[in-house]
Amino acid sequence: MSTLALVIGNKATSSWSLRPWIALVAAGIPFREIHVRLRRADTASQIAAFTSSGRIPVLLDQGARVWESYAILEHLADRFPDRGLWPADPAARAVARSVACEMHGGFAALRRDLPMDVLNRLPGRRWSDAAQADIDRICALCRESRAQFGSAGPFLFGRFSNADAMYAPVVTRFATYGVPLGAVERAYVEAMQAHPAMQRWIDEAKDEAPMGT
Ligand SMILES: N[C@@H](CCC(=O)N[C@@H](CS)C(=O)NCC(=O)O)C(=O)O
Repeated sequence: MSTLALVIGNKATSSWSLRPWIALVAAGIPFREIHVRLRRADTASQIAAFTSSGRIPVLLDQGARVWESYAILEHLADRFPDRGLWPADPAARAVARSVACEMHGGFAALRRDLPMDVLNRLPGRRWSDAAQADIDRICALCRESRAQFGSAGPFLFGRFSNADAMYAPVVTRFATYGVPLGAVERAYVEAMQAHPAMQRWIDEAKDEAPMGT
């Protein structure tokens, strides 16, 4: 029985929950899921049972409670050093951390204008110039990472890593809203969508009760 438990929200829409979840699943680390339904009268009190931050995801690891998605990814890389959660090469690892941190702290306009909604296809939505600037920056990061470090596989740093876990929600947004992409970014989105862990998340989102019920 695994000692790890991950507290997460609705799979259809909880972008922050997807990040540590996909890292755990892709790395083959066993864990238990604890579900909190978002946007309900008792959501805040349910989250408060696990963290005073008011937000999920939270990883429960024996005595430790880890919150903030990026901190959870770092904790997993510490705990499971043989799983390749960060690239092995120090130069690639440093850039992968920078790319992941940029996602953790940024891209507010993209989050606001193109919310994660993995079960829908919503072409024709318009977004702000600020959101387009976020999209352009993400595409540039994708091209740079793939060109410099991506030779060992189809992901940002070749093999699937924590950097891909951080970008997994944005990949679903690109698909949901039909965001126009160049060839490199399109191939990356396709590789991410074909990853068994991503497919499992989307399948499980389909099985959830609709929001608000
Ligand atoms: N910076 C946090 C953001 C976490 C976050 O905003 N989580 C949302 C769900 S995706 C949340 O818990 N919202 C509380 C609520 O909806 O009541 C992280 O990286 O984990």
